[in-house]
Amino acid sequence: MNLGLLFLVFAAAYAADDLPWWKTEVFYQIYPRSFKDSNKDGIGDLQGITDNVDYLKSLGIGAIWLSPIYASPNADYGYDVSDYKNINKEYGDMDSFKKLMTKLNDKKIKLIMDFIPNHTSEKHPWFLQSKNRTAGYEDYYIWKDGVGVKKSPPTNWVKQLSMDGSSAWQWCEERNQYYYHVFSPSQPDLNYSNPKVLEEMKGVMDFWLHEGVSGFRMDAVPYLVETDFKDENKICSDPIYDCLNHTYTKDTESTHAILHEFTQHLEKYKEDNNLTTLVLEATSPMDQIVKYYDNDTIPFNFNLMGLKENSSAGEFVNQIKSWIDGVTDERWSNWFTGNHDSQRAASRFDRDLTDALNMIIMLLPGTPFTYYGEEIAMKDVELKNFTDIRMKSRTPFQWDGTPHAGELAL
Ligand SMILES: *[C@@H]1O[C@H](CO)[C@@H](O)[C@H](O)[C@H]1NC(C)=O
Ligand SMILES: *[C@@H]1O[C@H](CO)[C@@H](O)[C@H](O)[C@H]1NC(C)=O
Ligand SMILES: *[C@@H]1O[C@H](CO)[C@@H](O)[C@H](O)[C@H]1NC(C)=O
Ligand SMILES: *[C@@H]1O[C@H](CO)[C@@H](O)[C@H](O)[C@H]1NC(C)=O
Ligand SMILES: *[C@@H]1O[C@H](CO)[C@@H](O)[C@H](O)[C@H]1NC(C)=O
Ligand SMILES: *[C@@H]1O[C@H](CO)[C@@H](O)[C@H](O)[C@H]1NC(C)=O
Ligand SMILES: *[C@@H]1O[C@H](CO)[C@@H](O)[C@H](O)[C@H]1NC(C)=O
Ligand SMILES: CC(=O)N[C@H]1CO[C@H](CO)[C@@H](O)[C@@H]1O
Ligand SMILES: [Ca+2]
Ligand SMILES: [Ca+2]
Repeated sequence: MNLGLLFLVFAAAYAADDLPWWKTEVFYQIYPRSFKDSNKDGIGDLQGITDNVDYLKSLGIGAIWLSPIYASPNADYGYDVSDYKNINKEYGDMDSFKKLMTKLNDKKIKLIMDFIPNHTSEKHPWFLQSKNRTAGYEDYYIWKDGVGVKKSPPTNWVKQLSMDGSSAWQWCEERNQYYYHVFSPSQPDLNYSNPKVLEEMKGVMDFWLHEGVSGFRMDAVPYLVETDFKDENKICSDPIYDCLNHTYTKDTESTHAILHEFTQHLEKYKEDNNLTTLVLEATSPMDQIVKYYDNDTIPFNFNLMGLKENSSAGEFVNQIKSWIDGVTDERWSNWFTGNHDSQRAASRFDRDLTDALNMIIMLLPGTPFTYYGEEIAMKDVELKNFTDIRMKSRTPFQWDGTPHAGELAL
């Protein structure tokens, strides 16, 4: 089946007038640190976005996904939050956020916030208080005793992406216990078996929904809830993350239960006509991905991200078909070719293919997401001082041909 035919089939299946807004708009992902610097301190900021809402409107986009702008020590550039209800000072303050919302409302552009429910920064007051067992906060994180005289980690669980078997458990002298972190030790996992944690995070959503945001892109959801606290089975011999069968730490039933609680929480905003959506970052096999669909909730489709310059047309078709066949037709699709965690599309493919790639995501049935700079075929920039290779695709938007592309440094 060719792409044109696929489109016709899906257009027919979804020819309803009353689709929710998130099925009819193009989303534009902004990495705020690098979009536009308004005060020449070398760091992109909210005012820089506000100043360019007209530009965004001219592109025809209808919604923005804003990468994290919360207060953060920047151990993982905003994906380590130290205050969910405040703006990172480098980007502005609540006033600059309100100004941005006013401008976006004027232009009828919606905004969804990045939402990081799995973990906080180790500098978050909740963690500082959990560490010293402040009453009420003892169980906000996943604490366990060491095992035996050597106080070994409680289970064989390893960090995500670990290539050397690094434990996901970090010893904490102060509390004399281990805490669990699926990502870096500076990102301790929250304890969703504690109802207070869920209530806190629903409160975070309420806070931003009252500011007028229209939903959330939820980070790293497959890792949300751990169960059983037993060793995971080895499925190959290397000491790497992928050699454990993540029965207790990934895609668990408890994770789906918590996500459903979030989805239900958003339902009540419908009564107020504040229609919301959740877009989930779930990098899991297809049979697991489909389980993440819920009311106004869709999992991201990473299928186009694996394609490269030398991928044949047949491989494109296979990736597209495997998603469409996998989700089955009553579930809403979404398409993108780049984000803040991977090489830019114009670097992965020949730059001349950019227009074609942009067209593919716009024409396929479902919601397109585009990463800032894809509209001008921005490529990765080689950076000397960053060990995190993802930074190459997070460089300043190239507004013009002056030094630093009209910006200062990253
Ligand atoms: C525990 O840590 C919090 C946050 O750092 C601090 O405010 C509090 O005074 C500490 N309590 C004790 C008993 O040390
Ligand atoms: C998480 O919170 C629950 C409820 O407060 C508590 O029973 C449990 O011990 C905490 N820790 C872990 C690791 O589940
Ligand atoms: C709905 O959004 C408006 C702003 O657009 C806000 O004033 C109102 O509080 C929101 N409603 C709820 C229930 O949060
Ligand atoms: C992983 O464990 C689950 C049950 O927990 C099992 O169904 C599955 O077959 C296992 N996968 C592998 C590759 O062994
Ligand atoms: C899902 O959304 C529809 C349409 O808004 C609503 O009628 C229904 O009650 C929702 N389902 C659940 C389980 O909340
Ligand atoms: C495509 O190129 C990559 C290196 O960039 C190589 O690893 C892969 O084998 C190539 N695939 C095909 C089908 O030629
Ligand atoms: C990169 O790091 C080196 C060594 O730490 C330092 O001397 C140099 O000034 C840095 N360059 C930039 C552009 O920050
Ligand atoms: C693929 C993936 O899971 N990516 C994100 C996981 O969460 C960490 C920490 O929040 C992010 O840095 C990644 O972007
Ligand atoms: Ca700035
Ligand atoms: Ca978790």
